Parts: sequence; structure tokens; C-alpha cells
Amino acid sequence: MEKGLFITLEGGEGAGKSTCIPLVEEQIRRAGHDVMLTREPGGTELAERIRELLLTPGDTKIHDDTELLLMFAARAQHINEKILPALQQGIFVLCDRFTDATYAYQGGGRGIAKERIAQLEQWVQGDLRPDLTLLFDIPVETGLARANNRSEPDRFEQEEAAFFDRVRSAYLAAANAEPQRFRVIDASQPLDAVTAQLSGAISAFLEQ
Ligand code: Z5A
Repeated sequence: MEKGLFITLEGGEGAGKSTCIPLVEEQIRRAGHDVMLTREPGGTELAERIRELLLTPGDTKIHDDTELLLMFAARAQHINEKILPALQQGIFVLCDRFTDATYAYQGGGRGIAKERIAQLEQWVQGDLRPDLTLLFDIPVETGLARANNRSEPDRFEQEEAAFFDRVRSAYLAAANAEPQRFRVIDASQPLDAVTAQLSGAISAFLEQ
């Protein structure tokens, strides 16, 4: 049986990933593939508990290394319990954030060295990498205004604007470095324009 393909969605706060993911799922299904929707941090019962620890604001300052290791602990569980079995059964996996978020938030945002993240990536993932990454790019202020309109800020959303500027730069640098894997979507556009860009990117990918 042919293996499924692994597609990730990335971007800054309020970029519109959660809004658009069902449309991407629908397009892949219409093309005749089974799809599994999932997210990080999270995606399994244990990893969702780790997500709670990571996102809930609290009195304890989480050390940057602890944050990084918790992201990869959740990811190890998610990959082994859910992602690899699905791919092996020929199911497409559509994941809201993955390791590019670690390079952007813990690398760009917190300042952890890329080499350190790369070691964990290799250890936890082996050769598993996304086949396609849709990067929702949006100016920080626009994204934060959208996210703040929607719900109480989580632990990351409480960071200052400079943190999110570094996150955005890290994402764009990653997209520049791997243009064959990334498709950059201008997420500042109205929703119908964003979905048109997405639809074009998915069609081109499926036709490859
Ligand atoms: N994180 C990390 O640090 N390291 C890692 O390795 C991983 C993650 C995997 C996960 O939170 C957090 O974990 C994340 C990074 C960190 N930081 N935070 N916060 P999350 O998954 O809950 O949060 P998120 O990914 O940032 O999701 P979000 O803020 O919900 O953004 P979104 O899903 O991209 O946006 P949305 O909910 O679809 O849209 C936001 C609002 O804008 C909503 O009201 C929409 O109706 C509206 N919207 C959407 N599109 C449009 C357009 N085109 N025009 C106008 N309005 C729109």
C-alpha cells in the first residue's frame, strides 16, 4: 500500500489555520484520499494533557528548555501513537502545527539554538518530515487583533510583540530555505482570497 502524505499548517497567532483546515481536509477527500486531522501540541490523550501544561497561564515560569522538551515529549507520543500508523495505512495526515513551530517559537521566539532543536528533531522523528507545509503569513498586529477578538490569551499569546516578530521572521526564513516544501499563503487577505490561495496550493501539490 502507498504511504499517506504528511501536510502541516503553520503560522503566527490568529493567522486563520483553524478556520481553513476543514476546507483543506475537504479538498483532499474530494481528490479521493482518506484524511486524518490532528494538531500540535496535542493530538493524543497524553499529548493533549501536555498541551494544557504548555498553554495554560500559571504562576510557575516554565524554563525555556522545559518548554522545548515538553513540545518534543508530546510530539514523540503523537508521532508513534497516531501519525506514523495513519501514514502507514495510506491515510493523509493534516496537522495544525508541527516542528516548524518549534523552530519558530522556541528557536526564533525564545532564542534556543537551532542545532539543539535539530538534535531533538532527529531523535524524536528519525526521517519523518512534512511533505508539504502551508505557511499562513500575516503581520503580527493583524494576527494578534484577530486572536484577541476570539478568546482569552493563552500563555504564548501573552508574549510581547517583539517575540511574535521573531517568530514570523523565523517562519519566513524556514520557507526561504526550503521552497520545495513550503507554500506561503498571504493570510492577511479576506477569507475567500485565502481559501483560493490554499486551493491552488493543494491542487498543485496533489498533481505533482
Ligand atoms: N507552539 C510552540 O511554541 N511550539 C511548537 O512546537 C508547537 C506549538 C507545535 C498552540 O496554540 C501554541 O503552541 C501556539 C504556538 C505554540 N501559540 N499560541 N498561541 P494554538 O494551536 O491554540 O494557537 P494557534 O495555532 O496560534 O491558533 P490560533 O491563534 O487559534 O490561530 P489560527 O488557528 O491560525 O486562527 P483562527 O482561529 O482560524 O482565526 C483567528 C480569528 O480570525 C477567528 O476569529 C477567525 O474567524 C478570524 N479569521 C480567520 N481568517 C480570517 C480572515 N482571512 N480574515 C478575517 N478574519 C479571519
